[in-house]
Amino acid sequence: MDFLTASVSRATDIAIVTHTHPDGDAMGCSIALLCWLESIGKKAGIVLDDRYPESLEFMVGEYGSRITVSEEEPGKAAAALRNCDLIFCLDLNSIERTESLAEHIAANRCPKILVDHHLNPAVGQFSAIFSETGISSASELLYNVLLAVPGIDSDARKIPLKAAEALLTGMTTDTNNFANSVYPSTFRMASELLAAGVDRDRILSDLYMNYRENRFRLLGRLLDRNLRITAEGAAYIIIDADTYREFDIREGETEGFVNMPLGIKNVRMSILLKEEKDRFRVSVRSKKGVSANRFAAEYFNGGGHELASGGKLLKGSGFDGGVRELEEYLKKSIEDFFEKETI
Ligand SMILES: [Mn+2]
Repeated sequence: MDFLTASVSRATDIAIVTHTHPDGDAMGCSIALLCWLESIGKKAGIVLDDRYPESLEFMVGEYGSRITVSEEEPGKAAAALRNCDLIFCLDLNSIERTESLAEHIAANRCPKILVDHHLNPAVGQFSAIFSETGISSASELLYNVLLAVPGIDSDARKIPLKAAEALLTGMTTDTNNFANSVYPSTFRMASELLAAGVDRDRILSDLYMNYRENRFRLLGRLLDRNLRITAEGAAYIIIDADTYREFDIREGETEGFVNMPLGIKNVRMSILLKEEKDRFRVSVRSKKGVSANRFAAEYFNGGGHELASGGKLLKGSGFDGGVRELEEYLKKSIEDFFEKETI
């Protein structure tokens, strides 16, 4: 904590980075930290590999002008990471999770502070580490970090309201609105933030009552035609690029789909695969006793949490890149995985 306080007070230009394809938790804690740093008079900015989903715009709002997206302005993003003298790495266990930003982060010798809740943090990459896996989200962890800084002194009401809202938003999305990874500390955080004046009803409305119709039309199609359930109890859905185009789906609009098949009694693990330009992106969720983390790590170059993980498969790596080949690979992986799964 002392290191964080001293680093922040010494720094003149602070960069905040988070994982690629930023979700509600990644953006929530990034916005909250930016908001707090500005409230104490610091110059800070967020650097992203790619743009956050439009569905999170309600939370970003005015802070959009302090966000640089590498995919859109690579030179500006590289310069921001080169010129800063302190980097906060949020909601990631290794700087490689920032993809295009990683080389610039590594090249800057300034202090780097990690705030994260994933398994296996790459400890050698950071000067100070706040890492906790028994917690709902990076937003909850950052909430605890902020409570400990001088000036806030364990009083949630002293956290700037906009930061408090972003933290509650991040926690809400990472727990799927209090459905998973919820701890006593999570309810305490929610309770304290509500008492501090955060409008949860508005956040819930912005998050969950604000989708475009397309999302639901696509969901109907996927559940009807694309959902497969194997003998081992693995459910999987593959969304190819054509289907994305057909339903005009935007980044972030399939959020939450992967959780749905877990509602089926005999399903123990759910896998969602999405085709992108050069890769397939995978999300894995499992019920207690089955390790989504091991599946993502072993077959999809990923990982994350025990019951919620992600990964990717670059096209051309081991299969020729088609959806058919992917499905064959997936089926073999599932078979192999459950053979080894002893629990
Ligand atoms: Mn997270």
